[in-house]
Amino acid sequence: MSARTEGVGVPETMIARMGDIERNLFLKILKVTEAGAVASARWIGLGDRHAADDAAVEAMRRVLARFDIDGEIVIGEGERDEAPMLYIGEKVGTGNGPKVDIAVDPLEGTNLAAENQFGAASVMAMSEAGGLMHAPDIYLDKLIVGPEVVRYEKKTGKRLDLDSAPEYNLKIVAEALNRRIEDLIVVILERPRHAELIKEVRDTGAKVRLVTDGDLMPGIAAGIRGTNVHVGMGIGAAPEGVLTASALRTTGGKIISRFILPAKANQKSEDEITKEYDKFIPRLLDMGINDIDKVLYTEDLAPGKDTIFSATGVTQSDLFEGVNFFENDGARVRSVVMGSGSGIVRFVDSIYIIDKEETPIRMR
Ligand code: VTB
Repeated sequence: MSARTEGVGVPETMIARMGDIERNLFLKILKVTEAGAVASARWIGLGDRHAADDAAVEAMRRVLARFDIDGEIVIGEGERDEAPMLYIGEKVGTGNGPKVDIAVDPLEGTNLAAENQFGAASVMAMSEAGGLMHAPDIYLDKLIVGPEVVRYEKKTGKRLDLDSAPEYNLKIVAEALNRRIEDLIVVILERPRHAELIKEVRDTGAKVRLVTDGDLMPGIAAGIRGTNVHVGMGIGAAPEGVLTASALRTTGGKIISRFILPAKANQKSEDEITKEYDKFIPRLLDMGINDIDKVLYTEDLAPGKDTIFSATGVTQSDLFEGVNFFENDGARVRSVVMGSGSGIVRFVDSIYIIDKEETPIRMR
């Protein structure tokens, strides 16, 4: 093969690697998150987080219902008694089709949408049955980095460690990215439980970006260069951790994590800690996790071989702008859709117009 023709077959090779879920459902899940984003975007800035969330849930549920899949929600709006739709264990789709597991966060950052702030998105992942961890709604302590760090770990044998000080880990990340620690941006949820962590990270010289909500989109951004996010750190929700992992299966990069009960992380009373322990430990045991302190990696959280992921911006985020509405209900939405089998990452910019004469397509 001459230098000129080398690599011309790359798209075909990648397409050939797709599993059945990716082949058949890749662009379909995009429609689900787009529908969720457009519906919830109507509620941006109105201060009503529940209405914004409900709008996304209902729209996504309607689109999903028409899919020829035998789907089960493994991560969703909560347990059956807490959520009327997209609850854990709910069956979705027509039932005529492949068995798939679905993780969904219809509106990641409900407060962000209600307050019209940076970072709200509609997010979903799908995989073959068993391909996404059925994580309960507790916390994960997370450390998230991009693919260069994974490559650097392999090359040098130096490894990130969830239990080491931020200084140790950030030094490795800086070396892997060939930049000074001072030029790293670390995203951390702004919570009292992170006071010490924030101080330790700042002491290394690295720049902290505090977010009031939403550690999922920055986690995904850590796997993508050019986003101004190099590391995600700190304790956030476990379901968001599974969704982050499902995207990292395509982009590369890794999440290192460990379950932690919210009462413990937020230093609540012994009583509350015990109550939570009694509630969630049986659930973890059911899932085969008998050691809550076990360190969980990307493949533990999202073990699927055929995993697809889609996120659509509701408000502006690290990855894209939020929903724009224009004349006659026209809407423009931006998403990222990925397939772990092929490795294809699509940034998709979609325009929805109902009447082409009434609403001309706009470039910007
Ligand atoms: C976290 C974070 C989420 O909600 O779960 C947060 O992972 C709630 O955390 O991205 P607290 O219990 O500390 O308030 C989000 O920010 C949004 O769903």
